[in-house]
Amino acid sequence: MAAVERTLSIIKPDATAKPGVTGEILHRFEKAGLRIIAMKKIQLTEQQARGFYAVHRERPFYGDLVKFMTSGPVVVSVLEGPNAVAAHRDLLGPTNSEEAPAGSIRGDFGTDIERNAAHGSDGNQTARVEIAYFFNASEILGPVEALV
Ligand code: FUP
Repeated sequence: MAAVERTLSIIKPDATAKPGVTGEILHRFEKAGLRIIAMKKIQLTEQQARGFYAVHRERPFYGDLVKFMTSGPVVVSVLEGPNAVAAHRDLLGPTNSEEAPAGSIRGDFGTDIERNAAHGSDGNQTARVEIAYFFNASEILGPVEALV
């Protein structure tokens, strides 16, 4: 049986700026069996964006990426489901929207390697760190069984 995992999603400012696209992306997550167990729409501060992408701080694109990520609201969510990390990244498609196929989130709603519509954690350990970066434990729902 596939392991139930959690992953962090960010719908980026280019996508949240397009009417209907935030809902369409969330719909794709749910249709794929990913349950939204935490979510908020926020404007990242420069400090938050710099911290989130700190692994890239020496890269030439870092400054532009931080500027883009703070240019408008983002929708940050925690997705849970079987193989959630890989299932989510499959929905996103390749990092560069110019290379992402039609039908993928980055292909349908992004523009290029920077403005690529959405982020997804790249592994379980990264997911744990990224989820904790945005959410307290009290903001994340428990198992469905616990709610009924
Ligand atoms: P991904 O794991 O698919 O988000 O891709 P990376 O970790 O390689 O890149 C992190 C972010 O940096 C991506 F959102 C895209 C951005 N990026 C650029 O803006 N320019 C580049 O040349 C490479 C990556």
